[in-house]
Amino acid sequence: MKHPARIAVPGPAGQIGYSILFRLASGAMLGPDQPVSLTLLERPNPTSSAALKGVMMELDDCAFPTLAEMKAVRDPAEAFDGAEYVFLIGARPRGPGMERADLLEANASIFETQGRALNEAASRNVKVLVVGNPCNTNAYIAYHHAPNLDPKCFSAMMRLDANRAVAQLAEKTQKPVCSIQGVRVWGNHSNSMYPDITAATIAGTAATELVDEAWYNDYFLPTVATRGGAIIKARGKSSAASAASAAIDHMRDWWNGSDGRVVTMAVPSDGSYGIPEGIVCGMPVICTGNGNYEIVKDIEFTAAGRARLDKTVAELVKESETVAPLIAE
Ligand code: NAX
Repeated sequence: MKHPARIAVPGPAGQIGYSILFRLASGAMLGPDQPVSLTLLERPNPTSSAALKGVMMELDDCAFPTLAEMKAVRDPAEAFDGAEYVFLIGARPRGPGMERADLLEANASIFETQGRALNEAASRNVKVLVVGNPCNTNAYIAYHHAPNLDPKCFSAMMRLDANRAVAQLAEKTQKPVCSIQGVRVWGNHSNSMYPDITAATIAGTAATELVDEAWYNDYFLPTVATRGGAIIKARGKSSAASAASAAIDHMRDWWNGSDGRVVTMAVPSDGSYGIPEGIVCGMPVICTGNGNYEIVKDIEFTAAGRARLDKTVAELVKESETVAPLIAE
């Protein structure tokens, strides 16, 4: 029997938690031969605790052969003890009258605590995926509070944005999603993101030959960037199953490698493309296996593409400036 992979999930009693846990437990991320151990960290209030208890009862009732163990904990250091894969899902949602700066500040304390606990307790090769919004800057805060871990252990989720972009291209061209390669989403997981199809191919043909510029500018870009809001409008709740699925795609590729495929991850910038070093920015990467990745280099931008990249990077820089006093030692 293989040693169970240690997976920690803060925020397990929420919507995304309810979608992701069953897939993690069933082997959707690490395969049917890899047992998993789930450590679930919720807020210590009666409603969340009761909801988590119900989720764990359902996980029990699935009798997944791959679920070797599972426990609920209240202390982040206990949650991350030896953790190899961490999904930071729980975050403070934006409340009425809250400005973006208030939201950044409210989340800073959560991600500071979690960053410190990861620093103290997690595997030195841990893979931390920040899903809770504002995810790029939350990841930035978390890794700044984990000085003994490589910043490359941290990333934020923009795979859902990339998956949404692929889905729109597939629908427009009536081609299967598996025939689409090379879509990348730059920048912030916000409306400023830059979904980029300049290097994308669909069944081997350049995407830019199959869709026209007007569709790209007037339909594709705003549809991808505002898809989260459209989901809320349609179902009265934010994306959950698609977010969970993207989180699994992200972590699976990150750990196993992407077989040479370009995938989108928000990662600490190494200064490529003039993106200030350290900010957590959506970028095209190739995952090379064992949790390693390389940022794709030498991409040339159109003038419009460069302007879009600059705009979304400027937003990330502003967010990093807002939280700067909160991460100063
Ligand atoms: P829910 O409000 O349904 O669930 C969040 C859960 O986290 C709750 O059970 C809450 O008690 C718990 N929680 C909050 N603070 C915690 C803490 N400090 N420690 C442990 N648990 C804590 O939200 P859900 O729909 O699951 O979304 C979770 C986060 O994902 C939100 O911030 C949301 O904005 C973000 N999203 C990010 C996406 C992305 O692509 N990066 C897309 C989907 C989603 O919008």
